[in-house]
Amino acid sequence: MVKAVAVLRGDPGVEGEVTLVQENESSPILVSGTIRGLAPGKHGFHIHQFGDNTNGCTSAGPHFNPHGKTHGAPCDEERHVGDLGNVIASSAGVVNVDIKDAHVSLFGIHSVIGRTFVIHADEDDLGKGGHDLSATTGNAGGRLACGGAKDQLKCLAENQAHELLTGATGVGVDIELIEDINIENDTFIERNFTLREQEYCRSQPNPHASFAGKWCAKEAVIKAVSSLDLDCPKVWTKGAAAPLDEIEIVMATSGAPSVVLHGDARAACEKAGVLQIKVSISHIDAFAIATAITH
Ligand SMILES: [Cu+2]
Ligand SMILES: [Zn+2]
Repeated sequence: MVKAVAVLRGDPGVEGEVTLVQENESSPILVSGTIRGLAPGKHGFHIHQFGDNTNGCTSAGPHFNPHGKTHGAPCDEERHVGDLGNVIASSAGVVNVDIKDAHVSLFGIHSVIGRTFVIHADEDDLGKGGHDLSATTGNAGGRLACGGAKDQLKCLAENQAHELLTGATGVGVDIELIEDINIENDTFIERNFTLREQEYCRSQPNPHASFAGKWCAKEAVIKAVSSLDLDCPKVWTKGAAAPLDEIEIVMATSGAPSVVLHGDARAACEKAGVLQIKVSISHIDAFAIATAITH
């Protein structure tokens, strides 16, 4: 499954966010979300070609049209890939986006990740209005707000990094598929997790996800420190499977993780001049994702 998010911004008061979910390459995509601050009634809603927003929504270019077709309705075969038709704003100016589409995809060379969602001032005539612009834009009027579709995992990673970044000197990000972490393997657990970590993880509602989150955080710490001093991580990655229990991820009662270093890992970080390591862990669907920052 791939997930993407787009945050729409533009004219004052017009804003929204949409989430795209697609199970696999051959399944339809689901687009859901909310757009606020619109005039009641129908508004054209499309995916435009470019992710660029240097000159506002204008930079997004024309409708995304990789097959060289004419503008149409979502249900037409002759349509742009980006033609999502109209959405309807309530009397309060709010759209609840709920679209299922078989043309838009998050997979392959025509993936819409990196392209821009645009909400328009007027109704899209779906190519049938007889206006000069009907065949290209559906004559849907000005671009009220827009936002690029981003891979949700990358987006989350970037957000984690931004949150931690003040005064940072090194950064590391790691993503792990939770099912890849084998918590049935006692040797693996004992080598890589301190007793305190094991106790914590096993007390959680989802121990598997919790172990994966900590594993991810340990990997992120190694990447962050190695971004400072390339010789440093060798100290604790000597041998293919150096134990990672030297990088302990401790949870405060608030749930915020912090890093406690032991043994060679501690010595390596002291050598690299690391005073403090901050780490952030999130879970999304089947993944654990962590960012570590050194100060
Ligand atoms: Cu448009
Ligand atoms: Zn179009």
